[in-house]
Amino acid sequence: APHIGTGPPGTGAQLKNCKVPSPLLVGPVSVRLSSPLSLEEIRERNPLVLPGGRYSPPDCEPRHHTAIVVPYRNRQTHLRALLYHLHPFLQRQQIHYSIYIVQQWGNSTFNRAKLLNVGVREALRDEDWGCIFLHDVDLLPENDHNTYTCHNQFPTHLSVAMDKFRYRLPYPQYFGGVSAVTPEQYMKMNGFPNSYWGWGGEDDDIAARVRLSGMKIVRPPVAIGHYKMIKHKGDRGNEQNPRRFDLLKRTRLNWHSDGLNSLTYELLSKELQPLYTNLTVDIGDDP
Ligand code: BGN
Repeated sequence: APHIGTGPPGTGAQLKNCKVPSPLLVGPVSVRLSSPLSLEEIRERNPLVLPGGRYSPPDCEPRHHTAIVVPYRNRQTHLRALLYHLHPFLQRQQIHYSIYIVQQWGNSTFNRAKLLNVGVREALRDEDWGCIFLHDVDLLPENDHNTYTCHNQFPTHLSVAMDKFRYRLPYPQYFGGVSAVTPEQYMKMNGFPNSYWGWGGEDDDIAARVRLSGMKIVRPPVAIGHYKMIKHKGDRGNEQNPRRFDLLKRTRLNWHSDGLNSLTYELLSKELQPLYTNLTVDIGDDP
């Protein structure tokens, strides 16, 4: 769908398409992890970001429309580091984007994949996004040639070289960290599983869905897909899921019935914060 420019309405001014690649790219960037700035300071550094964490390049017509979905609970310092870093990164790529923080309400066990399902559904209510990023809060991209756009046929895995895994894939099928789908790809794989409560396995389930629905995973070169992970201990409320091995054995049987088509939740609030859209959601509890 054509994007309606953010310029003043009625002027009829038609922006030229943004150039490929963006002339603003700088390549590798050093990522500072210690003591991130306050939200107010980050906001001052990103004057063109609109409420809800939205942005569209001011002087060219963007070619890409990307929603960034971040599952979240109780990680304020990580969130500040991510926003500090990601806003300028995406602006250099001249993308029309919005950042959605999907916050799991309450104390039930964390469920990353279900929060991602919620984020995709809610983001698509707002706009006809061409691409949806599934982004962990503790991962910072280190090279802006790693563009936050989608492949038109296949899901993309972006975080192919994380410092934590000595800048390579931990195993060939790894799909965790940062990945991306178009709404069509998402629909084809029936979204993500809702049944993984706690840490681990949900990303492997999503990777299996990609294959089971007849697609494959595409990746940027290792030299470009560099990420820094903000170091942290395991979270309370996100203990390793002991059922993940059994669940993974059943993906082939379950992916048609557990996913986008079985998603239930209650959206408790949606706030347009200066740097992101905050969705607070009750996703229930591990049955
Ligand atoms: C894997 C986890 C992933 C996790 C990566 C990297 C499982 C399933 C058991 C076969 N998978 O082992 O979820 O992203 O490690 O930390 O635990």
